Amino acid sequence: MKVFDEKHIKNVVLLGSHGSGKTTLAETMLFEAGLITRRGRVEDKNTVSDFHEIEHERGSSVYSTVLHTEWRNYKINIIDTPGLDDLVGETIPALRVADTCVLLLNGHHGVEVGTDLVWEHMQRYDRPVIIAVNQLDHPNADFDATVAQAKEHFGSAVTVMQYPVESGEGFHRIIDLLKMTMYVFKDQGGKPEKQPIPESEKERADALHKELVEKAAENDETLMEHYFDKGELDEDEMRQGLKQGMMKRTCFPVFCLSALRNMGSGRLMGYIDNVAPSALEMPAEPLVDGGELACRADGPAVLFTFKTMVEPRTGQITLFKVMSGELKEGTEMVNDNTGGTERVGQLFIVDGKDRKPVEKLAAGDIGGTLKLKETATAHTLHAPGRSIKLMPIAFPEPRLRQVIRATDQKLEEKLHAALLEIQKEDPTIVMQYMRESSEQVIGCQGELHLNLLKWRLSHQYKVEVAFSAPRIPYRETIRRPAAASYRHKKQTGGAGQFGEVHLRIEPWYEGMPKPDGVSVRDEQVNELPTGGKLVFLNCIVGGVIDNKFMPSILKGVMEKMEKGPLTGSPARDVRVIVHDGKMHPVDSNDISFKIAGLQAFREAFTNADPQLLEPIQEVEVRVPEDLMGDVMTDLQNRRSVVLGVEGQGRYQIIRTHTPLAELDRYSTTLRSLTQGRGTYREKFHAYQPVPHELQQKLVSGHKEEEVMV
Ligand SMILES: Nc1nc2c(ncn2[C@@H]2O[C@H](COP(=O)(O)OP(=O)(O)OP(=O)(O)O)[C@@H](O)[C@H]2O)c(=O)[nH]1
Ligand SMILES: [Mg+2]
Repeated sequence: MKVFDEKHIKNVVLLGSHGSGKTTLAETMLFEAGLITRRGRVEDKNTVSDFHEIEHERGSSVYSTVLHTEWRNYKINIIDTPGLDDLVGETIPALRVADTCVLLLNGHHGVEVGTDLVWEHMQRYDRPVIIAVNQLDHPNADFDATVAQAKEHFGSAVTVMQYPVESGEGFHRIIDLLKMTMYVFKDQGGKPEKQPIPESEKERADALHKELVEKAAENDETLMEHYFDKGELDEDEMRQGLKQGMMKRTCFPVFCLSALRNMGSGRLMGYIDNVAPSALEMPAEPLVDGGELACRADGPAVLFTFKTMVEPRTGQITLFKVMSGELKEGTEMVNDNTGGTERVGQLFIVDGKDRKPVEKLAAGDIGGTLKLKETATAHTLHAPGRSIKLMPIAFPEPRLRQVIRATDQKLEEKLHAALLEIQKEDPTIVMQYMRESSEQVIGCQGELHLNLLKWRLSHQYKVEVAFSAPRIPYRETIRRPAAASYRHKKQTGGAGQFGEVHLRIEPWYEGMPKPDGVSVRDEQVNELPTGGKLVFLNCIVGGVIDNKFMPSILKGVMEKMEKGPLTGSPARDVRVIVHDGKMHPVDSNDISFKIAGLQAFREAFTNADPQLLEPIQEVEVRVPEDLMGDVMTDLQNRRSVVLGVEGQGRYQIIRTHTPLAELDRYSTTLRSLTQGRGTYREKFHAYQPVPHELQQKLVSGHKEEEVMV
């Protein structure tokens, strides 16, 4: 296996909307370089990328896949990513370790929703960008319209590098504005013939070439001077200027492609070789401790893991980028995230499902290893010595949350183990156990993501699951004071029970004054695990209830607070004043007073105008301006309070307070209202009273449930 030094390794990630041709391009790049002798097709389920069963079933990428190609003494690591937005958990780590983004635009769709969504993630990573307009052989392809949209969406940095002489079925000639030559492809594609630019294209080619030269010159004073002197720049000077422009993200060169007909990939790879930056040329990576790590061949060996896969027979496979130094097989390393040590045994490079062993990997290269003990995705491993920890990967918050259950209860444990394994591979699957409702909740990126999870659990782990909406964590409280007493008496054969409790309850608030008409002997303030407080006052006089029974009374009250009288939801923010009662010299005991306390509290609570509280979320919805009306109406139908609307480029940001109960599967609705262009995020804001009618409905619903149990 040929080993490439750090200067001859380029790492690119293929990005773009679903169906734009990323997997086909990756296949063509390997074929054109002779690494594969036969070009597979996505439809034929025989491409190097898209090798997973689910990808064959769906006919599109579900996972990011690493491959490599070799072009003119350079190694190009390619990470093919899925274009569907739900699978962003696969795209983001790839973005993190790549040095250059190759953004595919579909020549007959232009800039799509999926393009805009991936562009936002690209913005966060600040990587150099190459734009490739693919599918130019498609009958409806329109290169100029696509470039115009790209300029509108991504700005003036979009710079035409090549243009097609014709688009559609006849597509076979590309004018290259750097080399000022025309590439002519045979029907089967492959290596083109170089021809001079025909007269008919001269004017357009010269005008675009001039724009390109100016774009190259503007990034470097010396080049600008050369340009002013000579009115021209030679190819090397242009490459130099374009590289700087890419690094500064003031230049996004646009290339022409038909990946399916293998036209244009060679030129693209040549440009990646000669102009796209290698890892050595990229800015130093920030470290958690505020320092930074530059990619140096002579630096300490440092890895950053970006993908974890679990295979039934092989176990855990970890893919990583060598962020600094050289990595040799058998190296002992420190995992800076866990503090443990790991031995990097086998080393290999990956091409889809194939792993090719190598002895060492140079700085900047991408490779893999097996069976690391405790290393997960986004971990930093380094040679023993000073601590080096790279910044974690910021995965997006879940957009859809559902309760997951095994349809066969006996498989619940197996389900849990399977979810833990899947979560290792996909950090955007978030598991959350809701103690209150004993529900296992799954957070994910959308309906498609959820269905893929279901598919995996069924096909790979043989566990069938069902999803349902998570219970809303309502809370209960009271709106006015009330009093009640309860006598618990059981004196029929055997040990008797007797306890009588008289108590008053009041709505509690911070700083409330001491209660009237009683003397407080003891005050206990309890922070409740489900939020809010219970303040418990012992105001017994004359020893009518022995102090030793107070904890039992409190226990009874707490038990009823856990499952409140209205809907069985936890109660909060109540002050309980135990001010009287009765004991029996023989029959009084802890259980008697626990029951008396519980029942007296339940009665008082019911008489204290109890109020159901619901969680209100702070919601931020981002929608294209033209679709705001529908989204706003829908939000208002969800009992939202609109806090404000703010423009952000071609989008509007709507901020609301919306009840959690109204947001089940909201991401799905929003996507259909906005053709996938709307996104939202939510976070908990506060508890607020539930409207009267809804409270009645929930209370009667709960009563029915209780009858059924
Ligand atoms: N006409 C034409 N079709 C193409 C071209 N490139 C890809 N296709 C077709 O477009 C479809 C999608 O191609 P893929 O390579 O799977 O697209 P992708 O970007 O990987 O899609 P995702 O994996 O879903 O993100 C397939 O049917 C391809 O055969 C092209 O250059 N011309
Ligand atoms: Mg694909």
